[in-house]
Amino acid sequence: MSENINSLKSTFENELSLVDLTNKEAVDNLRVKYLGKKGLVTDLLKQMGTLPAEERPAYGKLVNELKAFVAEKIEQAITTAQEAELNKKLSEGYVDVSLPGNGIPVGSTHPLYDIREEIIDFFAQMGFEVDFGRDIETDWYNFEALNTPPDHPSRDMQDTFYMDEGVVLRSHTSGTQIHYMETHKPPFRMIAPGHVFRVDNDATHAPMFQQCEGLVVDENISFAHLKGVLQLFMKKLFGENVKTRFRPSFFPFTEPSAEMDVSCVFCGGNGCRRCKGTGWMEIGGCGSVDPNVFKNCGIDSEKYTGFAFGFGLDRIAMLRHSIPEISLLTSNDQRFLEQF
Ligand code: FA5
Repeated sequence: MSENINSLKSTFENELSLVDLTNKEAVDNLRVKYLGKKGLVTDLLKQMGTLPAEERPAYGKLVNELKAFVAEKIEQAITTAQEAELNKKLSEGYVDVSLPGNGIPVGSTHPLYDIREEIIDFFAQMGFEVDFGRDIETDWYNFEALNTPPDHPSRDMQDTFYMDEGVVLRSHTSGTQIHYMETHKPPFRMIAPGHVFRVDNDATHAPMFQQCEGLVVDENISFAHLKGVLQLFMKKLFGENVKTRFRPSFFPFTEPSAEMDVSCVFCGGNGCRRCKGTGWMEIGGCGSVDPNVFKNCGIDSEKYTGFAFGFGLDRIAMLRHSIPEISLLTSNDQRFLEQF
């Protein structure tokens, strides 16, 4: 009987040496042939019942040793076959993991939104309240209360969209000052960011743009306070090296009035094409609140003084990002917006 076992072992070793070890199926067939339910080793075990009882232990031991031997060799062969199969797949389906992925497009905040948030942050830290105001104003808030009666020539300074008799799309954010002063008692400080509308359209003027108004009212407020706050603000927007200058100007609601310029952010003040060789760029208007405006809002101009300013956010965005056309900011052109 032991000869049968030895001979089967040799046959197995022989067959195993001939099997293609890169072929998992061939190795599995060999396993079934020897160890399956009707396999050759299983057959040997079944034959044990035909033996006399005293021979069975020795026989069983030998067959079990053969079974363990075959099982171990088959397992090794299966591992070899699996590795070969994996290597084959890897070499066929080569993946360059260093290639960039397809990427998921991610949106970004609009430059005007970023600037508005920056402005709100800056002034909120200095104790200013924010009042967004309203886009539609009556003539009183947009003009009259701001010391601009109907026949006043300065009404022509801003070409206004009239909606109805005495109702306008606000042409500046200054009207929010009036609403605020009507409902608050000094001392106070506030800003009013928002959209404004004018019959205006060229490379640096849009029919709809954003302004931010500012108003501070208290006892002993002077033009020096105005300069201090705005100079600090310009440094925050354009960096420590930016210079500011105040040119005498006229607004009906401030006296004295000034136009504020910053040193050209492109040439550092040396003069270039963008600043038309002057070295300066206009940012907004400002001044000390005219006593007539206080009177219209029921504030005692003998006791209180104040300053106000209003600048254009679109202009700031244009300076910041070297944007040549103001209309690009509202064009919704994805190629433009993707740059921010
Ligand atoms: C005013 O609108 C005043 N209300 C500002 C003010 C407030 C003065 C408080 C004094 C006290 P002005 O018309 O200059 O001023 O406009 C202010 C700024 O808005 C300009 O400097 C410019 O930056 C911007 N701006 C004006 N018109 C346009 C336009 N059509 N498109 C884009 N920005 C504009």
